[in-house]
Amino acid sequence: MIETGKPLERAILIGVITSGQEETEIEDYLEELSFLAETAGAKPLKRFTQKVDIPNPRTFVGKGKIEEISLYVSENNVDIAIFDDELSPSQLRNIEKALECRVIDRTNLILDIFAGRARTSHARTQVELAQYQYLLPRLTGLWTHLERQRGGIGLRGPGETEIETDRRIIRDRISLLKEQLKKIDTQMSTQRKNRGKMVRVALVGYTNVGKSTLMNLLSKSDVFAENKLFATLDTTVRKVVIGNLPFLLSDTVGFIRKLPHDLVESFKSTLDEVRESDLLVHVVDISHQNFDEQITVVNETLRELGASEKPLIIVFNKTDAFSYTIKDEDDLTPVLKGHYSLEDLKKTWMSSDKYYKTVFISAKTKENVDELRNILYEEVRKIHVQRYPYNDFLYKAVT
Ligand SMILES: Nc1nc2c(ncn2[C@@H]2O[C@H](COP(=O)(O)OP(=O)(O)OP(=O)(O)O)[C@@H](O)[C@H]2O)c(=O)[nH]1
Ligand SMILES: [Mg+2]
Repeated sequence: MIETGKPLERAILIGVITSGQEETEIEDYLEELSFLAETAGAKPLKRFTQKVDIPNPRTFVGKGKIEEISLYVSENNVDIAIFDDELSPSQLRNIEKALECRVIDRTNLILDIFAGRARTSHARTQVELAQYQYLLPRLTGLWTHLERQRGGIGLRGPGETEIETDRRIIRDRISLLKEQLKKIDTQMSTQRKNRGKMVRVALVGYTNVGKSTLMNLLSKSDVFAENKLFATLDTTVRKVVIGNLPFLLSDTVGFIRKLPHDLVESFKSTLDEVRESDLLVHVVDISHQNFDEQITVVNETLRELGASEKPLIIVFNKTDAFSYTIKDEDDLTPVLKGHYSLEDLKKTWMSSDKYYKTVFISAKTKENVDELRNILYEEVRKIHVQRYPYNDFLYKAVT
């Protein structure tokens, strides 16, 4: 049988610039939204932006903008309008009425990608819970009933069969899922305890930075990695030995800005591995023009998880793909992000007064991966020595 696959849905992307935001920021955000949309199986046709002081409470963007978008939608056969921010249930309804196409927001899009990617029952339960919690206040959308049967972005998962049922049934389902999750959590925490006191290292970072690629490289395992957002949803744990020092390395779901709150809540147990780890390896995609903002998002998420005080190694990955524009000496315009060379960045990030270690690598070409191994060895050894003060035979051989 030949799989033809569904035709890509024709999508438009909409974002607003609020006061205090730079205009260039919104372009970056919509770039990411576009990547998310493609990951979900849409074809982004056009981006709309608007400067507003505060988003319009009825339609998010202003009236004139809605009219402009509506015209585009009808002239270009648009299937779906994707907003970069979370819309309130009433905004969602008003916009659907005005545009006469399906409307979803960033949260819904992310939930949809998660639903499409969840493989294990644990991940599926967590995503389903987050989806129901998102769905509950939004049950009365205009298009939902019409289009549920056909499926499509924002409609995968629990909605397909149960949208027609009432809120009470969804509430029951939510409590059931919570109970199931509690059971899985207990099982998993028992499993973690059974692993004994081995040092635990967690790979963390923004989505698509190369965490799984690095996991595969360090543990010689085969974790799914690809150039899409959220390739990994579950946590994988592998035993890694460097020199003669064994430790556990975990790879988990990537972070993203504006990660839906419900999703963070329901993924708490997946992220337990991060919370309980002894050492964090924060992987950064140095070839991404907004890598510094991504670092901030990851740091904030770690703080939310209560994991920001752990020993840390920052791994700047993808040095092979790094590029920058050389600035002429007589060019007096301000130095922009894109003007820093790798050497400049190393100087900034590797200064010795930092409490964390940094290393620049390419998981693809394997450049400098040995240095990362050495740093890992040193840092794991420190923890190991604290934990087993009398047991130093492990690393005696390697000096
Ligand atoms: N050029 C380059 N690409 C890399 C490097 N490391 C990883 N990649 C690519 O980056 C993409 C994402 O890699 P993953 O390992 O799936 O990233 P991840 O952080 O696990 O992503 P999620 O699980 O989706 O959060 C893949 O296409 C990799 O091949 C690198 O050092 N250089
Ligand atoms: Mg991954």
